[in-house]
Amino acid sequence: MSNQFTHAIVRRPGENFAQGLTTSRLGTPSYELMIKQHNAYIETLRALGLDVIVLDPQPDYPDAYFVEDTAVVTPDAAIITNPGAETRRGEEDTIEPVLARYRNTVRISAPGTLDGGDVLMVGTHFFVGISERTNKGGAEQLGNILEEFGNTWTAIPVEAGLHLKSSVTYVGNNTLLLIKEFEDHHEFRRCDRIVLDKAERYAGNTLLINDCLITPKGFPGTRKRLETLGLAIIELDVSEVRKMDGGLTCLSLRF
Ligand code: CIR
Repeated sequence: MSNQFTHAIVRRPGENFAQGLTTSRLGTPSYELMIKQHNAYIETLRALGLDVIVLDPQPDYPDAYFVEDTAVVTPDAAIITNPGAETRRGEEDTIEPVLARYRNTVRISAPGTLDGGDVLMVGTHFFVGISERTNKGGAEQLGNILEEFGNTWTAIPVEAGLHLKSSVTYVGNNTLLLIKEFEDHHEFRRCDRIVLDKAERYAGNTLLINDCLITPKGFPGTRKRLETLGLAIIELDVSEVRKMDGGLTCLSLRF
């Protein structure tokens, strides 16, 4: 049930990245450290065999390195989003031509809004978060496109965290890693579940690339539990990304 990836798109953070949206109170992020961590992320994807397309910063969009939010890429199509945050609308325009080299593209249109961070792909089933960024109309537009290609989807209200994938990710072996608030959601009962300790909620944003889990550094309890899945595990320090409300999945589009 796991999707195999050969490509990733990333975008380098701009010098003004700290002007992006954030609700975290973890302090001012360092550009130097951010670039170091971002480079390590790119190198990790390459070491896992992915062809990584690296885009330049977009000075008008300080959040643009969170490329995940601009599209949903499935084996059949690239769905270009209409980002939910006004200041991020327009980021998707520069992603579309890149994805058009690999997939037919389709657009989500207003008044529908959708952020890729709300879309969790588990094989041919998609969980779509209804959040501050993704509205029902956006989710339904996406759902209709997914169904055209024989996929299924369900809407999940997101009452905690920015996006669905801030708190729920797929870690292989039919297993979801999630925060307690989502534990008993009936839609997630189709999978096994690893429920995060309260102090380790941030590790809910773990990234599965083929047979490897990339997980944020500094969450030893979660790491131990992920080890039971039998996949390779790589820890990456994403302290500066976290200060901007982002995580490991947000930094790339994988397909
Ligand atoms: C934002 O608020 O839009 C960015 N600062 C963080 C986006 C994180 N993206 C993601 O979770 N997919």
